[in-house]
Amino acid sequence: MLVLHVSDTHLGAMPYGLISRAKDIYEAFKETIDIALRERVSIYLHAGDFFDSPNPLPESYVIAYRELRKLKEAGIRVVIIAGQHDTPRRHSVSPLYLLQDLGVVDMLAINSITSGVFRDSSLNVLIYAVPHGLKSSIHSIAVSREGQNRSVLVAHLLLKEIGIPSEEADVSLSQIPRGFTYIALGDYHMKTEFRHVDGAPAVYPGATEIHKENECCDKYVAFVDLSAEKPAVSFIKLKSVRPWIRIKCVDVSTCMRELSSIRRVEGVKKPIVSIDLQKIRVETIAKILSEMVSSGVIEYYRIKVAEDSDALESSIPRLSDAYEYLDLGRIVRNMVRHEGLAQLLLRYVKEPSKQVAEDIVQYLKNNTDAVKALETNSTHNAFQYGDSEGGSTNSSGVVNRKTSTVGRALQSKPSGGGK
Ligand SMILES: [Mn+2]
Repeated sequence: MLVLHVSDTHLGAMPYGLISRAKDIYEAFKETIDIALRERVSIYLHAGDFFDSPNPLPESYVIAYRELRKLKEAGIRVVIIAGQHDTPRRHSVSPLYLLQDLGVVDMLAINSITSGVFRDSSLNVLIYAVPHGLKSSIHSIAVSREGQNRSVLVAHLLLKEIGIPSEEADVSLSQIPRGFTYIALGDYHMKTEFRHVDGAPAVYPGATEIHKENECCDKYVAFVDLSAEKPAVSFIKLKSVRPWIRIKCVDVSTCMRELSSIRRVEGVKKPIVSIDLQKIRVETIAKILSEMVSSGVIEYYRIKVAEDSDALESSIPRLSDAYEYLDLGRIVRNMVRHEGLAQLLLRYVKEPSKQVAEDIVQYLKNNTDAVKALETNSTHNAFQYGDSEGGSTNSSGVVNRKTSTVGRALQSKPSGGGK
């Protein structure tokens, strides 16, 4: 029996606020479906964070349904567990239920540890599914091998063994019971393989696209053959993932040379360029990079400036004068529809500084209602659906091409490619 193990597709995510990146996320998901069909797997096993949000955008539902229906029509069974992203915070239900009600998901685990038997001509496979919310009960599973040929565990959790300092990484491999043939994990966005003490591979295929720079660069799904007593695991690299080019700039001429060597490759998506800038003025490099965006060589760029960011602060234009004739207050309030946050954002526009950016982050942490309001406000209407498959998507409405200082300051510290 063949299984395609996929995780962290995050449908609806829009890294850096770019429509093109939202489209990348959908395309990576579609590629996993194409692989499942091409490889004629029996089970499409999704280890959580299927959607990016418990309130998915309409296009996320449409794409999810259209793609999963292809699996249904091919007789491929679909198992999905909820990650923290597709579990609602309170008083609501997971969007995954709709997919089950529409008949394109065969087994779902959201609020409980669920198990089910999947048969093909040669094997009985028992799948135990542990959603994110139940991860601390994982030790209590009693693995039954009675009448079953293979047992598979699917769970959404960060293993301690990954080694990233996180309160979330609170389950260790030794807490997972013995007796599984294969352990399919999700949550960690980087391809990683562990081995359980009884020999079972414990695998994170990783996210299907890159959400943060530290999740760069190759992305995979795991292809698992359960025919033999010991499963054969291989990784299939996703081809649709947008390339990233990372350049460390220590002097202007080397930096220029490296940038000018970037070429548009036919049939490959335009890359994202990430610059680590040391002692070079931001403006010098930003000008070249934005020309590369305009001329269609690269999709997007980000500039990281060395920690002592005096140079960065001084490069921020003071907007208060230039925008005096605009009713900024009204614009910002209409955008965020939350008074406290609007005031902070206005302060930032008038006096951009790291301190105000940090205040904004702190404010968001303390005000879940503001976050909720922002989530439900986030609309991007550039998606268009035709009646045919793969309706055209307009990517011209790119928001915020350049890494703004707010974006940079709001970006959290690298955590080694977490969830
Ligand atoms: Mn995730």
